[in-house]
Amino acid sequence: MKEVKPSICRFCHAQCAILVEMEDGKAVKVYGDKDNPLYHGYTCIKGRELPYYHDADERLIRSMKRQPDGTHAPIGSEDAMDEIAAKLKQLIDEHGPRSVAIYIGTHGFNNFATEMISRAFMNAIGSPMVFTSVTIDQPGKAVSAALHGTWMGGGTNIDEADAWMLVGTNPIVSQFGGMPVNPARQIAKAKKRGAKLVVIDPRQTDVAKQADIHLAPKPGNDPTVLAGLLRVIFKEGLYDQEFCTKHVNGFAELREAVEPFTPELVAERADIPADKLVEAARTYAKANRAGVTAGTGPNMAGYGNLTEYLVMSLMSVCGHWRREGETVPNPGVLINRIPPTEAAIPPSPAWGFGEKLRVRNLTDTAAGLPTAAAAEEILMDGPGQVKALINLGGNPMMAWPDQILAHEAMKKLELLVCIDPLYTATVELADYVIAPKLTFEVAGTTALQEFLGAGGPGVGYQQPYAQYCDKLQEPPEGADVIEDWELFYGLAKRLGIELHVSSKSFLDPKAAKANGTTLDMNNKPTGEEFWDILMKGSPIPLDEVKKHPYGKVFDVPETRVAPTPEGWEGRLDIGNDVLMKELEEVHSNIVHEREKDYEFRMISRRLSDIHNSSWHTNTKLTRKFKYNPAFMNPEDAQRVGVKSGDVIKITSQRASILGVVEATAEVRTGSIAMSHSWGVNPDDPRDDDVRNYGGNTGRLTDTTKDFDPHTGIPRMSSIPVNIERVDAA
Ligand SMILES: Nc1nc2c(c(=O)[nH]1)N[C@H]1C(S)=C(S)[C@@H](COP(=O)(O)OP(=O)(O)OC[C@H]3O[C@@H](n4cnc5c(=O)[nH]c(N)nc54)[C@H](O)[C@@H]3O)O[C@H]1N2
Ligand SMILES: Nc1nc2c(c(=O)[nH]1)N[C@H]1C(S)=C(S)[C@@H](COP(=O)(O)OP(=O)(O)OC[C@H]3O[C@@H](n4cnc5c(=O)[nH]c(N)nc54)[C@H](O)[C@@H]3O)O[C@H]1N2
Ligand code: SF4
Ligand SMILES: [Mo]
Repeated sequence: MKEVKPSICRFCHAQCAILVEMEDGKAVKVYGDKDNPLYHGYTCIKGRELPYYHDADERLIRSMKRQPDGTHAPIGSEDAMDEIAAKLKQLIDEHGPRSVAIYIGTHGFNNFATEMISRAFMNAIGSPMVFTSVTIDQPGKAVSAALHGTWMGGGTNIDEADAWMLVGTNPIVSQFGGMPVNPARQIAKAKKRGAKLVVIDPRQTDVAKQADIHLAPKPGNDPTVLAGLLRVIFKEGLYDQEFCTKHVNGFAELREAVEPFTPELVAERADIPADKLVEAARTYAKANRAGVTAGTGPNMAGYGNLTEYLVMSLMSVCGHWRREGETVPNPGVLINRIPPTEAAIPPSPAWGFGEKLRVRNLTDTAAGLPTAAAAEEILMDGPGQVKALINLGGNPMMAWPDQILAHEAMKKLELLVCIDPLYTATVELADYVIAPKLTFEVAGTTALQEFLGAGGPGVGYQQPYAQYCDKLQEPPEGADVIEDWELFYGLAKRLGIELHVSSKSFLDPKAAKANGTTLDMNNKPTGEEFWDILMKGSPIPLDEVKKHPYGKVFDVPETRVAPTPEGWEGRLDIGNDVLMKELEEVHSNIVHEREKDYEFRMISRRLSDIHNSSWHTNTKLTRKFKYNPAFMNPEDAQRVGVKSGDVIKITSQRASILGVVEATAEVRTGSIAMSHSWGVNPDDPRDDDVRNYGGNTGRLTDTTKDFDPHTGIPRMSSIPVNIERVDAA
């Protein structure tokens, strides 16, 4: 029997509305839902391959246990949980709860349910050691939001903007950073309306091709460029005096700090035309409504907190925030937003609180515990040492910086548990891998995308939209798979602990906890019931959302930004002294001194058909590239005597990897652009087979030398490297 069912793609955070063709109860084809009011039929190849993942030969459909000879053999999921729980109990009894850590990777977030229950689990065992991919992604976002404060009125959306600026983010490919939900369409619509697009990226990216102004600076110069933009705005009086007087502290401090960043200095340092910088500043600042977003590149290229802080300062200086009386387009469907008010929640600490790590003076941060230090926490002997790691939907061996250190750490663990549908480089080293149910085998919602949007401007839904989807099919014959969250339920039950799961419908942790649910440890909820628990207290009840299986823009009462409450004292801060000192450091140019022995800067980028380390085994996803090409400018290629297809050795101060050259004028000279999460483990004999497996750029990073002193994130983009040819095409 054939039928078509609505669903949500959860392969990445974009959560596209999809239609699934079912044959005899099994998904056979996926396409976009053209009638969907937000996505308008958008999908990508990664989503359209969903039926493949469910059926793939390489999909793990049984849990596995590591044998004494290092190989893995199947084990029942209940037996695996018995053994894992026993080992956890032993470690907690002998070494305390801090010896148990978790790492939540991208699929732990895409599958919202697991993130929440895993945090509840860690709470219940009393371990603070929760690491996530956020601190090796864009930690500058949460840090700068804390130091700058939060504007309760919210920011501008692209669909109402006159100007839009993207700093090292390529949403047409990443579906992130500035305009998720069919970004190509959003840009086309905005441009048709006359909105101006400014892109700052060393590559001529998909969005740069659409830009009115594209600045292609030398990598790692974003603080310099942003300070230059701010200086023009101050000099030419293009700021919003009224907004700053009423709501902003640190105006004089920032103006003074950016003063040395003249257009000429920026032009020289970043190698961009001074007049284009000035034009970009005017275009942005003169716009009535505008937004800026920075992406992974600048967050990873050094001084990421400062970059994000200057981005926020650009918005505040120009008053590009929603004001009293303005309509709030999306007051929230599944997520309760901060009550829209013309007021600032003042700055809060961004680091220096919570759990103190034993290494490099790092502490908990607004972005979470520094994941870049997790390997050292595992390797360093002594009280508090991490001895067990539960890896939830992540792949540390591919994604963590400093792959060599990560490899030593994974091997040293007494217990490594992964929940993953693939035999990944991390799973290879795991003691247990739990085989999970996949997308069509579980219920889901669009809450993640809405949640991302509730945290800041430029992400999430611009309208009150939500979708819920039921599970569509059963796991393959003979499979023993569980929903990711059931692992934590199963372990808690065996350890005799109770789980209190906070509601994910609230941004405020206190409200989230108050609306949380203490799970009944004798009657396990179903996956569907678990979503009811997670969405408890949502502005529109999940039951109502369920009535519209194709997704819906809900009729919500018109919401306007409320006036500043009487006596309100909260103000935004654009002059944080730690970051102003960093700006001074940037001006004194120490960065460039440190890099002088290296000819190139390796920058990070994403490939449209591949999501991080997932499913490189699918030949449709790899039909363009079976590896992560080393994209470089033809001029550079010619100068060093290489051409497309040649294998090069890329050497940083930490290590060497191999790469396959792809010459393209889209990359500015002096840079090599490569995607992360490719390659194999350092001791894998396939390491030389770069044409089939790619090279791991994380291996080039050095977590202990070149790192942010607060979030611990090392240089993961703009890494100084040299190259030499090793093999012709
Ligand atoms: N050098 C360098 N390093 C980087 C980056 C960079 O730009 N440059 N980027 C960083 C960024 S932004 C991030 S977010 C991290 C990513 O870091 P990770 O999240 O650790 O890496 P992923 O490859 O996204 O891991 C996803 C894992 O989930 C598994 N998976 C797929 N589907 C499912 C499912 O349905 N259920 C479960 N349980 N698992 C599933 C996949 O097989 C894979 O192992 O990497 C970071 N590392
Ligand atoms: N297709 C696909 N989509 C993805 C992913 C994927 O792997 N594939 N990963 C997902 C994840 S985990 C994340 S976090 C998001 C990330 O989303 P984005 O941040 O949008 O990621 P990218 O598309 O890599 O864009 C980063 C850009 O930074 C530029 N860049 C590098 N270094 C510098 C620098 O020093 N300065 C400036 N100005 N630019 C620089 C690169 O050229 C690149 O164009 O994407 C998500 N979406
Ligand atoms: S963009 Fe993400 S959510 Fe949308 S179809 Fe592609 S993988 Fe799925
Ligand atoms: Mo990410």
